[in-house]
Amino acid sequence: MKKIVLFFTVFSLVFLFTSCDLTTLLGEEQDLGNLEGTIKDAVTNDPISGVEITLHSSHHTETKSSDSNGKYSFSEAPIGSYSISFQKTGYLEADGTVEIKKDETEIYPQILYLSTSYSGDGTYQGRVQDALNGTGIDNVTLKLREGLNNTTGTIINTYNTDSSGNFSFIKSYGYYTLELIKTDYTTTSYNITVVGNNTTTQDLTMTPVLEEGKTRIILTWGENPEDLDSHLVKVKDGTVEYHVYYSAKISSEAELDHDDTSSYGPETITITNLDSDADYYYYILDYTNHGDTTTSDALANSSAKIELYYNGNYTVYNVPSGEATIWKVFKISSGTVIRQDIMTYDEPYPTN
Ligand SMILES: [Ca+2]
Repeated sequence: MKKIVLFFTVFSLVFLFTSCDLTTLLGEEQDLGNLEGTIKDAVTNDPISGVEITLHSSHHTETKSSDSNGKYSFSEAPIGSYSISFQKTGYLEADGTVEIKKDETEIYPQILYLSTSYSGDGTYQGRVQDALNGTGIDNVTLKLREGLNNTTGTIINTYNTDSSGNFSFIKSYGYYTLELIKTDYTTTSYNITVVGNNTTTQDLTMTPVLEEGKTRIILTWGENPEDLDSHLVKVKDGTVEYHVYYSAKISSEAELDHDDTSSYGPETITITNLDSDADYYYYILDYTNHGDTTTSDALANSSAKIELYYNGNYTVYNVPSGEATIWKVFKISSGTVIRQDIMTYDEPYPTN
């Protein structure tokens, strides 16, 4: 009797596995997502074409090339965790990880790609600052790992900021992930490129842990352009209730901490109690170049990054490619975040 039960159990299991395999092979109901990003030279800031980008996992491998704008994209790849590599003769290969999510277009952080002519040790330095007031944060733990988007691998070095929030270290040329940890602040990480025989300066930002019920949106970017601006518009019952930006920093429920006009950011908007019966529109204006209405690529090349803390979730939005001076990042409609990622020259709302 036991043998018969065992036989049927084994038979059922084999049948079950075979059915699963067939479903996979036939591609039925496979969840798909997209990935795009841009690659520019770590030293000259020029976009780099002809880079071979390979996505790899146990179930899917695909290679694409970057175009003349340094842009690459993968569409309808099976969702899941991938390794990603960037290869081109004359450049140091970059490796990292990426998660492709169902029905979403993941924007990979801009790659600052390094020519092999910049070998040797380089200095990476900057200041870690508070996203709310821009002051330096002392005694931040900086954990350095090799590769891009690597927040779980082996820590190769640990550093601390000084009493003014400054840090500086020397490493062999290459690509690293720097994780920032400090009590009462939210842990965050950055992809960095160390350029041999050069000094790279980049300020980094941390945000204090949010009080319950508050929503926070943080804009940071690279050295260029000098002035990006965050805009938040609340619309209720078809009427603009407020528009928070550099010349109207405080409204009934939202506040912009300050207007950064000298590279890097941060600019932070905090909403005290988000109204779930309203629509909120969040966008970035490239103030430095907003007079250019046809051929502006500075915003796309700014490495701008938006961090959204909302309803217990943390989401990062990296600037897409495309000529534009406005980046419509997302809207929050009836309490739900809807990613927009629209690059345009047309400001969605009047500035008065
Ligand atoms: Ca600004």
